[in-house]
Amino acid sequence: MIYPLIGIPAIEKNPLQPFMQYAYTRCLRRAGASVQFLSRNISSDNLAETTDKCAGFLFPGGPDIHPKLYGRLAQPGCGRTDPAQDSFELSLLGTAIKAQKPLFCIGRGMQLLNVAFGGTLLQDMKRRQEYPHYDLLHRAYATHPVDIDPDSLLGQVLKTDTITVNSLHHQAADMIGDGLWISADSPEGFPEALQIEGYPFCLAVQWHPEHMAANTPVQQRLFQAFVEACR
Ligand SMILES: [Mn+2]
Repeated sequence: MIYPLIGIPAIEKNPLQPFMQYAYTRCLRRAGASVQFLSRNISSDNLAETTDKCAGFLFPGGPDIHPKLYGRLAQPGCGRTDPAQDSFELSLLGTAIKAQKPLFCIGRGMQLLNVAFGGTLLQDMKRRQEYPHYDLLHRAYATHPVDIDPDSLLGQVLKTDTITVNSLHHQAADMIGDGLWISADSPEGFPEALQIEGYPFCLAVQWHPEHMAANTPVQQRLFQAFVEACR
């Protein structure tokens, strides 16, 4: 049995960080992986050496991405941003994609992927939603349904074309970056999953399977499939 090492960028300065780290770690360990959180404060040599050892990367939830990275000014409703975190994660994502390593992008991670490919974000979706997409009180339970493209990697992993998911976001992918396509959406048409055209393995979802997997086994399949691809 090989335990592939999964690298996760650490989100600094967040009081919920230990709780979030535990949720990702638990799901990845259950799937047979070991986990290394990567701090943006380590030297670039050290980071290069560590990322080399990682078989795959998980890009986690976190603060909003600064709108300047997709060519917009911040609008009312845009949340807290952390530009140093954005540039650290974008460079890590670039390295990972160059090496064609398996990726699992969750929440902010999916939005980061879209921005990295030249896409834009809707800065505050509250006025356009029919379902409560920003439902922080029900992390572990489904809030809204999503439709899944059965031909996508996501559809193949979940073996279904519809699923209900939790929802902890107030931003959404807007224009989709070149080379990406929408593999799942909400009833209002918000992108809930993205796929990279022609990439070996990338799951990118707007919901948070790490909080659902313990009660909803189908969500654990995403972690299983990701770790399998890292082996
Ligand atoms: Mn949602």
